[in-house]
Order: sequence, then structure tokens, then C-alpha cells
Amino acid sequence: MSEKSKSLTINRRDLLGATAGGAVLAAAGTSLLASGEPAQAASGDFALAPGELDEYYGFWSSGQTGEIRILGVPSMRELMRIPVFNRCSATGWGQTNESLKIMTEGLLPETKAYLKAQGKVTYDNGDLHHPHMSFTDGTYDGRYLFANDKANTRVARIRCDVMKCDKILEIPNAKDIHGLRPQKYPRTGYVFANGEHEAPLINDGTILDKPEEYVNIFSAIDGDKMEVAWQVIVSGNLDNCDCDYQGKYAFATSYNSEMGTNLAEMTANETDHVVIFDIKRIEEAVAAGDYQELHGVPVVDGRKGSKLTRYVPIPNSPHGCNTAPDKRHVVINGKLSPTVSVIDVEKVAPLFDADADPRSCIVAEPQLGLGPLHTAFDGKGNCFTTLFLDSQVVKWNMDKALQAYAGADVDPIISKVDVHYQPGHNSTSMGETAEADGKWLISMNKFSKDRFLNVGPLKPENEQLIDISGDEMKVVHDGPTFAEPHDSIIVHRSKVNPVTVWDRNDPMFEDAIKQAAADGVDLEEGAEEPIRDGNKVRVYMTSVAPTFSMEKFTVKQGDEVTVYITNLDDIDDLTHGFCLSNFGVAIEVAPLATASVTFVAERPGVHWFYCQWFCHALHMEMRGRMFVEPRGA
Ligand code: RUQ
Ligand code: CUA
Repeated sequence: MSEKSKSLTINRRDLLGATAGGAVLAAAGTSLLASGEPAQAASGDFALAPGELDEYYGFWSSGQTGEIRILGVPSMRELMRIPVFNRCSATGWGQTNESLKIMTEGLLPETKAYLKAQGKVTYDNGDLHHPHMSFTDGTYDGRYLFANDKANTRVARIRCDVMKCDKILEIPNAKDIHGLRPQKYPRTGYVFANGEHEAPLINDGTILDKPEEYVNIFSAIDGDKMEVAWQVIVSGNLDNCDCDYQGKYAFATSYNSEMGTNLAEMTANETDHVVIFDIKRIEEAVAAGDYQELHGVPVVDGRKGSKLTRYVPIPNSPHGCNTAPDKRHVVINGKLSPTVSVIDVEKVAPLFDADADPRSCIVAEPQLGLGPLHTAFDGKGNCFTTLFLDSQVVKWNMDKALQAYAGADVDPIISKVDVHYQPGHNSTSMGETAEADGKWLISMNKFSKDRFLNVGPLKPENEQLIDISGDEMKVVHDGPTFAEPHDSIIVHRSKVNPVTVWDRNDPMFEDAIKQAAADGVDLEEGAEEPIRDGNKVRVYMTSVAPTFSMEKFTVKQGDEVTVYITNLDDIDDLTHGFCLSNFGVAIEVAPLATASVTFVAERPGVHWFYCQWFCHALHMEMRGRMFVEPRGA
């Protein structure tokens, strides 16, 4: 059955469940929004029977763990982890040659030099906040996920066909990438990324404690090539960002327009701002050569007074930046202000053309409660804003907020629900696309306190699933997560179609295929003996459950050994591993994949390697020996 016909099939769950319409209509290319499907049943419906599949993929940040996680929504079951900026003991991410290539090729030259001095080749930590999927025409297209690393100023791309990271780019000139959003229209396109922390533009030590000379950098990354297309110097710092559905503007919040370096300075002004970037004007400036080139990137000046940007004053310290599925309104969340400020994208062009009051694009500013951080949408005109200090989510209506701002006596607030505790991000099903379907809301709470068994001083975060199909929001599930999911997206399963086995010629295996060809070896056959090339030794093995093609091989102490494993099992879920004990080596080899690892055989003697991924009734027997002849023998 083709992937397409598979997703069109109405299965038992679709027929029995209250959620049938979504999957079928989405697969048929009909907008989820227009489906008019039956309302989601009340609480309890999130629980799936064993073997039942979720309606949505949830892509979760893992914060300072540095990976992405895939959850099923609404069950909230964790389905998989995708290592990205971290070292993964299970899969060998950060150890296999294939992953090390991805983790090192996009590093800046000065980073490589710094890491070398530490005896390392790559960073092994990351702080991943914002996972977002690529778009085509205002909705998810299932090609890629993009995510930021605040800790080491990087942006990563994850391939959704295999659910593995394939590119990591360290962003030059900027400091500490925080907010990240892919372009929604016409497609991604650009990935917009905010540098959060200010620093000298040329940060070589010439300027140190002179904050007045620091700048901040907004980056547009070409998501297809994974190269920085251009950068903009801005006034103030940058926090979160989003863009419109027309492909004209990007928006970024700044909590430190003061360019202060301590708390008192950073919160001194009554207002901070949102920066609006005019994408076409910036592209024209770059095309006209109106930029300076730094680290090979065209950097334009978009500071206050520039024609390329506009600065819209917003009450003190705004945080989240969320474009509504109505394709017209951008919600800026107040954080220190109890309000959110709503920008009308149709009122943005006049700001650039004439010398209009920058606040004239604000069309609503409802007061919602204390600590508004992020807003999500149901596609029916309602918005859901997290209130960090109140530990609540507030549901409010966009139209009513617009009317109230225009002077009508209406209250935009529909209802509030308590969450546990201190929510940061939230996300709704398909909510950051034009196909928002208004079924589920996740409140990503920063504190769990007493909601779970006490596990000591360090506690998990708490993610709550909220049924938003009715007027009242219903918290239906608590889910602990580890350190510290900032953000998530909920993607209808019809948008995502991963493969179940690798393509033998996947670009991920390019180097292994080339090296094998140079050695006259067919990866699918393996080699009978190690291939020696000076003190470099290459071992080509295949795996078929429950055996490796070599039961033993011999190398010499001090040899640099590369072991290539090609998994010939093409059966769904038949992953093998290669673990070389006391060498600190362990890698995953999924069906039809090739994976390789390089180490120096500095330990003479007999060393067992074994398959560490349970693959067969005789999995324990899937093992072999490496003999290391002592030096001089
Ligand atoms: S941030 S809690 Cu890193 Cu997205 Cu708002
Ligand atoms: Cu192969 Cu376990």
C-alpha cells in the first residue's frame, strides 16, 4: 500500500473515535479548519487502547538535554528521541562518523580551534528550545524540523523521512540563538533565528566592557542549503520571533531595548519593542551590495532609523511572538505587562512607506492576567495565552479584543483554567498553521512541585493536555518531562510520513560508500579481513540477526580502527547495534543502514563486541572478538 493510500484508509479507530473527520479530511486535502467534524468528546478520550495510534505527532523540545522528542498526541506517550546537539549513549550520536560529520562540518573555524584545545571535536551540550516544522503554503509539509541551540549559537535541521538530524549550523556574528521560526509562505524558505545576547560585532577581545558598542543579530537561514542567507544588526536584544502568512515580514520581540547588562538596566524603560523586518527590502539591500560581509555573511544595518526595519513600542519586556491562523494577527505576549499586544499585518506596510506612528499597527491590547508568555490558537478565532505568574491559561476571543480596543464594551476573556504550575509555552493541534483545528492544547509548565512522586530536589516539568473543543478548557492529563521542554508543535499525522527502513544509498552513508568503493569492498558483502592502510585499519561487517559477518578480527595496538556495520535486515524494527566493551564504543544500526565508528586500539588483548539492540531470540549470541596484538609483537 502506498503511503498516500495508507493515510486515506479509514481504520477502526477513525470509525470508532470522535476524531474521525480530521484524519480523513486532511488526507483528502481538505482544510482541517473547514471540516465541521464532531466535537472532541470530553475528558478521558485522550486515553488510547493498547495498539491504537495517536492522531497527532508532537515534536517536543528537550531544553538543556539538547535533543528533540516525538510524542503521540493525545496519548502523550513518548515515541522516540532524536539526538541533535547532545551525545546519545544509545544510538552513538556524537560518536559515529556519520553523526560527527554533521556535528562538526558546520562549526566556525574559531570554534574548531577552541574545541581542539579542549581535546574535543564538537560541543557535546545544547539548549534546544524551539522545534518547528517546515511549511509550504501556510501549513506543515512534513519535510524538516528546525531547532535552535541557545547554548552554542546553532541551528539544526532534522529530516522527517528518517527522523534524524542531517545538518547543524553554527551561526556566525550572532550570540546565543533563541527564538526560531520557519517562513510560512510561500514555503520554508528562510528559517528566522534570533540572537539573544548582545556582544561586539567583531568579538575578538578589542571591545570588552563597553555595552554601548554591543549589537544584536537577526539571522535568516536558507533552510534548503542550511547556510546563513543574511543577517540584520538590530537595536536592543532579541527574544522570540514569528513571521506572517504573506511572506513579507518577520517579527521579533526584545526584552532589553535598553541594552542593559543587569536586571535594573534591562527593565528600566516602561516600554520595549517588537522589531519588524521587511524581507523584500532586506533582500534588495543585499542585492544592491548595501551590507558589510562578516564571516562570509552579508550583514545589513537594521538599527533604529533604518529603512529595513520598524520598531513598535510594546509594554515592558515582551516575550512570546505568535501569528494567528487568521493570517492577519500577530500576538506579542507581555510577560511583565498583564497585556498582549496584537499587530495587524495589514497595517504594517504603512509603517514602512510613510512616517506613520509605529503603534498604529497595534489593533488590540487586552489585559489577560499576570505573566502572559505565549499564545496558541484554535482556528476558530480564539486564543490561549499562558499566564506564568497566575499559573493559568486564559482563553480569549480575537474579535472581541479588537472590538474592545476600538472602544466597544466587551470582555474578550472567555474562560481561564488552572495549570500546574507556571506555564511557559503552549501549543494547540496544528495551531501555528492555517489549519489550526482547535482540539488539543498543551500547557508546558515549568514547575511540577507536588504533581508527581517526589524524586528529590530536581523535579520534572509538567506538561498538561487540555481539551479545548468546548468553551471551558479541561485539563485531562499530566505528563512529566525532563529538562526542560520549552516548546512543542502538534502536527496532524497525515502530514508526516517517515520510512520504516533506510535506503541503502542514503546521503547519510555517502562517506562509507565512497571509502568502501575505494577499498574495493561492497558494503552489502562486507570484507573477510580488515583492510590495512598504514596504521589505519578498516573493518567492514554486515549484520543479519543474530550474527555479525565476522566472528573475529585482529588489529595491532595503536592502530586507528574504523568499523563499518551494514545491517542487511530489511525488516521493520530490526535494529542491531555494535558495542565494543571497554572501548566506550556503542552505535545503532537500523534496518538497511550503514554506521561506522573510529577508535584507536590502544588496549592489547581480547575484546568482545556485541549487538546491544535486542534483535532476535539469539541476540545474546550476536557477538565476536577483536584481538589487539601488543605493540612490538
Ligand atoms: S522561551 S517560556 Cu526559550 Cu520559547 Cu518562552
Ligand atoms: Cu543484533 Cu541484537
